Amino acid sequence: MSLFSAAIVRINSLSRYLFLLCWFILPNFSNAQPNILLIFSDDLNTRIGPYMDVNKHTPNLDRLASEGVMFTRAYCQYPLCGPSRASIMSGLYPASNGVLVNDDKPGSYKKINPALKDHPSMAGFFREQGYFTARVSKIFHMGVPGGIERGEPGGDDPTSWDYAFNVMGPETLSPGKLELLSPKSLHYGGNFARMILPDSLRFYQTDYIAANQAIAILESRAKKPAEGATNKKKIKPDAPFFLAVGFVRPHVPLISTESCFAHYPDEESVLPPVVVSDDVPEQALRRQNEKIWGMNELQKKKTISSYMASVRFMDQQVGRLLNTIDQLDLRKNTIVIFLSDHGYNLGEHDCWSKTSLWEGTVRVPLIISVPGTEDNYRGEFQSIVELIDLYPTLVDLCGYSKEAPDILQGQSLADVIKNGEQADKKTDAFTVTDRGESGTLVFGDYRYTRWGAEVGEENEELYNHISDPEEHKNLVNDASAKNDLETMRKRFDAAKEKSTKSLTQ
Ligand SMILES: [Ca+2]
Repeated sequence: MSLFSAAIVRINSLSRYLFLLCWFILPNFSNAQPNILLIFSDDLNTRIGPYMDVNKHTPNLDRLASEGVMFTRAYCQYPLCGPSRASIMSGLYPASNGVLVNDDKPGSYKKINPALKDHPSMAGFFREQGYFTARVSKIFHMGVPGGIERGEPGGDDPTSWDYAFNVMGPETLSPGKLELLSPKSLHYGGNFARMILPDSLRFYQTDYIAANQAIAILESRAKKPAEGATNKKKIKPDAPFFLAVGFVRPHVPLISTESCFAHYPDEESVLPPVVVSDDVPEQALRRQNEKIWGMNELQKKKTISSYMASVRFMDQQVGRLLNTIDQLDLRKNTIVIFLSDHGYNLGEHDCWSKTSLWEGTVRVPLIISVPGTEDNYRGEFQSIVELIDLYPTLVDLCGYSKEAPDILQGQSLADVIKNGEQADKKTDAFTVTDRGESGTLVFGDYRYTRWGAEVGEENEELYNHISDPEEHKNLVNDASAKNDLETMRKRFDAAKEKSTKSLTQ
C-alpha cells in the first residue's frame, strides 16, 4: 500500500468514525427529540378545575391534568411577574440571577447580571441544541395591560428565540364599558377593573390572538413540503420545536366574554372569611383592601366572579392549542406544560393580588404532560417542587442531561413523570419578595416567613399547614412550637444562602 492509499484508508476510517460518532452524539431531530409546548398563565392561583371542586370550570386544563402529572405543591420563587419568569426561564433563584423587580425593557437576567450573559435560558438552551424556538406574547416580563396595548416585547430575552411575536391587544381600550372595582386605585394593571364583552368580540382579545399565532406556528412546524420539493423559507425545517405561549388572563384588567361571565353570577361569589390575628407582622398585611383598593362587598364579589370568568376564557384558549396538536398529530411527540408565574390572593387575610408571601400567593398550578409510554405516571404529585425545577426537568426529559448548564439550581422532576416517585425528593421551597429582602420557606408541615433580612421584633410568621391550612394562627410566639421555629429558621437561612449563590461563568 502506498503512502497515499494508506492515507485514504485512514481518512475513510476517520470519516466512518466521525460518522458513527455523530450518529450516536447528535440528536435525531425528526424522531428522537420531543417537541415542547410551554403554556403560561398570568397571575393564576390554583382556582382551576383539577385543584378545586368547580364542575366544568376549566375543562381543558382538567383534560391536560388527566393526561399528565399535576403538582399540588408547586411554588414560585417570587410572587411577581418579572422576577418569577426570569427565575423559571433561567433555572436560577431571583437572588442569583439578579432580576428582583419588573423590567419592561429587553435583556432580562443577561442584562442585569453580565456574569450570566452566556447562560442560556430554558428556551435558549433548546435553541443551542438545534430546536426551533418561538415565543408568543408574555413569557419573560411584559406589562399588562400597558405593554400589551403598545405591542412591546417587555423584558424579553431576545436570544432565546428564533421567532417572537408580541400581541398588540386592545385590553382596557376594548370596545366595552370598563367597570372600576377598586375606587382607591386608578392605575390599570394594578387595580381591579372588569369588562364584559359580547362573545362576538372574543376574536380580538389578547389571549385569543396569542392562541391564533401559536396555532399558526404549530401548523407551520407540522407541515412538510411536498416530496422532492424544497422550501428555503422554513427555519430549521426538520428541527423539533420549543413553543412558549403566554396567556395574560386572569391578570387584571379582568376582561372576558358574556358567556364566560354567565357561569359566575356576582352574588354567588363567596368571599373568604377575614381572619387576621394581632401578631401578624404589618408587612404581611400591606395588600389589605382598605389600604390599597377600598372595595365594598359587592365590588369584592365582582372581582372574584370576573377573575373566574377570565380564567375560563384563558382555559378556552388552552383548549384551542390542545385541539390543534391533536389535529396535527403532534400530541404523541409533544411535551405539554402548563403553569402560572405566581399565585394570587382574592381576599384571604383581607389581602388581594400578589407580592405577599401567603400560601395562596406563592403556590401555583403546574401540570406536565409527557407523551410516550403508557407506563408514564398520571395523577397528582403531592410533594414540594419549585418552578426552577422545570428547566432541568425538560433538559432531562429530552435527553440532554449531560449538556445541562452546571449552574442550574432546580432539581429534575423527570422520574416523577416516569414513575410518580422522586428518588431525591425536594423538601423545601423558597420564595422571596421585597427585592429579595423578605422571604418564606415551606418545609414539611410548616411555612416560615421572615420580613426583612434578619430576625427582629415581630417580623416572623410560622404556620402549621396540617392544623391550620389557611394560615390563620401565627405560632412564632407559641412556646409549644419553639423547636419547630428553630428548625425552620435554620432551614430558611440555609435556603437563603443557597439561593444567593454567587454565579460566575
Ligand atoms: Ca404575573
